[in-house]
Amino acid sequence: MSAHTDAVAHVVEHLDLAQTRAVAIRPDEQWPELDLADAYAAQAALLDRRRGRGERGVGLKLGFTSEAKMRQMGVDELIVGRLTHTMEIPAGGSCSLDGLIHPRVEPEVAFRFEDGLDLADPALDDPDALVAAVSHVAAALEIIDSRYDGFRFDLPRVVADNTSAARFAVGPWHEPGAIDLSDLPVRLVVGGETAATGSTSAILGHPLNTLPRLRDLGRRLGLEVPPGAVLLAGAATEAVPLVPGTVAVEIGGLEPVAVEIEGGHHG
Ligand code: OOG
Ligand code: MG
Repeated sequence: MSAHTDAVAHVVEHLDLAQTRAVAIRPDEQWPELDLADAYAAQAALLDRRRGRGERGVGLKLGFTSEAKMRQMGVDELIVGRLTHTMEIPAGGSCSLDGLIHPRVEPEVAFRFEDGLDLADPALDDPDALVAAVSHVAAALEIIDSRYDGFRFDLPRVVADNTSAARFAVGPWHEPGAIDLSDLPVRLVVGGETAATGSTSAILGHPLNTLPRLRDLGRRLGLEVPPGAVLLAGAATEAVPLVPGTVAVEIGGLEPVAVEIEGGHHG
């Protein structure tokens, strides 16, 4: 095995155990040769393992689409991760802290592609065609949970870790129609208190600007966007530690989304 194949195999093994046992691993000094291509290969292999355990892919998520997130985490490149059905919390439902290491929550705009997207289709070179393919939009919340100690990682490590994906909840879907997403106020409520505020303009200037970036990354990585797929466009604000109680995301003009967080057995 080459050093790279070896690094991918090791990172997959360690991250899979860290996620399933909810025990963080140390990011430093491990797999120094892991590059971004290795990292996406590791992410795909981790998802294959999860599929082998009965999880179904339900969509994709983008990361580091806002300055706030890039600054908080010390990285500067947009990344993509995979969502599965076991990560989804129904809106109004509940989520236990059990099974999570050091979760944080962040506000997201979600897009839905009722008919899916064939990313290889040259018609999608036109950004307007991408926008037209969005069937629904909603306010969403994402619970991220790095499998690395202290949420410390570099770009390859967070990509391998499926971009810290852990849980997500999507509010009522709206038809995009007349909704202008360019500059809607965003509020994240954690434990009944306002934990972060911002604007949808923080997401690449306009949440729809994420679509060409998804297309380009998706083409490079061979990602699929099947009918009904969800896309989380990336947080507009910093992520905030998750505590028991109500968490909610309000985005002006969209129905809010809320879930109830229950304390885990180890606090
Ligand atoms: C990586 C996940 C980034 C976003 O919305 O920017 C992300 C992390 O911050 O641990 O989901
Ligand atoms: Mg996110």
